[in-house]
Amino acid sequence: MCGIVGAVSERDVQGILLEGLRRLEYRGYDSAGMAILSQDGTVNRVRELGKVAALAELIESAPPKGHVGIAHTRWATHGEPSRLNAHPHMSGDRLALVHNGIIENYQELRDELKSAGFEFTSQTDTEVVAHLIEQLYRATADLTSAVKQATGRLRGAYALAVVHADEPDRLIVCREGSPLVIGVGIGENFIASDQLALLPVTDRFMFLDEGDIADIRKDKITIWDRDDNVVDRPTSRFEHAADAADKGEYRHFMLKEIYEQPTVIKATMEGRITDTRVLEQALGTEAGKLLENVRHVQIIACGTSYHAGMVARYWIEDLAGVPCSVEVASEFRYRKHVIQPDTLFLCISQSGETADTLAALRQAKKAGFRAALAICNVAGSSLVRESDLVIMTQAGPEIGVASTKAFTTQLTALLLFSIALARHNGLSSEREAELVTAMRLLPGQVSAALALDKEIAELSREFMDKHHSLFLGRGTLFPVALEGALKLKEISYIHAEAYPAGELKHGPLALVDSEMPVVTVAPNNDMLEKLKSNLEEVRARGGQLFVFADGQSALKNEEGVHVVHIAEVHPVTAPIVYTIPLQLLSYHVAVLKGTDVDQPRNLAKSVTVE
Ligand code: HGA
Repeated sequence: MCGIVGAVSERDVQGILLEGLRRLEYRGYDSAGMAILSQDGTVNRVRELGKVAALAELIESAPPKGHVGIAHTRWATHGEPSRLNAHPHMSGDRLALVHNGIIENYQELRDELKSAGFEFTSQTDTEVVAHLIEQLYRATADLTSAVKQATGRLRGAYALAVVHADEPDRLIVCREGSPLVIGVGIGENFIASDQLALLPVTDRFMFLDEGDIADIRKDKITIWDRDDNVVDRPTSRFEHAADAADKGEYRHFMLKEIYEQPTVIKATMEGRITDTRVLEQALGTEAGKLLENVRHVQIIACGTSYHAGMVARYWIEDLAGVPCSVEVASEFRYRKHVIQPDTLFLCISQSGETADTLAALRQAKKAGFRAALAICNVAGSSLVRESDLVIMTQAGPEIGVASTKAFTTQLTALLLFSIALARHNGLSSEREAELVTAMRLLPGQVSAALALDKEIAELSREFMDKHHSLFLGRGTLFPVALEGALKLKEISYIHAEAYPAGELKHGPLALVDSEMPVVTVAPNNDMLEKLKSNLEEVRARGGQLFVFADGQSALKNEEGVHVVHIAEVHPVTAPIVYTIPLQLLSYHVAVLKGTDVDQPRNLAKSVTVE
């Protein structure tokens, strides 16, 4: 959340910063701003409430000029979205900085700096950092050491980029708990919250470690670790195509990402399966040894990734017979745990920078879990670097705030993991071959589900003017129902709740009437007969049913029941295939309602703050 971009170059940087902000806008979009060191030795700061387009319009007539600059797109945590609270924040008229994260001890620092005579113009936690660095800069006359000393006083999470008019050739950055990458150019260098922001100017990146501080000049980068040693951080090339951050022919990123799923699911399996087996070495050289000794799995995640973890629990217990617990990271990190011996700690995060998940991982490492496995989509992210074993999903950059392809590739990776774990726990080679065959069919089955797009678009009209909805599923399809409800909430703002279908008569049935659409995912599995009774309970109360079911399920369209037939799939892969129609449903409802599909209100991607 919040996007930072910065550049030190021989050319004017305003265009680079603005394009960087556009590409980072998925991280926050309540206000935006930039500060550029002008040739006349002043700081030229421009800020605007609203999206990056509003900032672009503001500067169109008089674009700020200069070779060093920083910019920010905000997702407010402290202080309402407003021009005054927008970043960059300044101390006096010489120092400007941008921040991603939260300064927990800001109130104490604010009081102290106020007493020292600094004037505050915003309600943000960020502004204290600007004044603190300026105060230290006055004493040291050295921007790097002022930033180093300031970080020693900060508690919380931050990625910071600082410029000072008295030091016109450089940009100082640091990170602790929030992401920041350095883009390496030729005769120019850049920084950003993620690589996507900088793809138009470079494909070479350095990742800062926690606690690093860097001095970025156009022809030199110097990095210090938290113990003040000068360190080298390796440079790597960005591996995805440069157009990954473009919408192409699609109306929204979300739709593009929904349609990419056959390809990225295939890519996530590639090199990891043969015709009949999961290649566990492809999960990491140490995977075999590790899986042999796992007696319990603790899954930690947030949001959509948590739903993926809930599906995985069914797989792990069913296929491997290994006990598995799943918990949201923000709960796990704040309570005491009873740790079973030989527990594998499994974190799921698209960005690998989810603040709560990272905090839970760091705690788990101290608490004595056997090892940590990450399922993640961003190479070089904190989660990847801090885990013992990693299964990278191959979703490619996901820009739409509502996660789609990240979810189905997480499920694919989790199924590979579950099968590998099951092999160490008595899974027969025949059963493994059956499961792998089912996985190999997935790209085609997902494509077939995408072909239902028109039919689902038609159906979505029935939701347009509804205010509430209910999603039902059983077994692995219950978390899919949860995910379907989450998608609808996120982008169409229709209140949606999901229940395991068996819970219906324990409460939610009271809500059912003709104004409450009930969506059910009902593959033809061994729970179907029970689910059919639940559906009758809804029908008997005049509820409108929308059922996604397999042709073999003998469910038919009739009064009050709309059935969308999905091609028959193996029960183990059903949660992946049945996710697709629910994604399409939310998408079309949101488009009909005219909401901002890719950047829904109040949300941001990659939740790097608590
Ligand atoms: N706390 C700062 C930055 C917020 C942020 O990083 N959001 O993701 C603010 O509220 O401006």
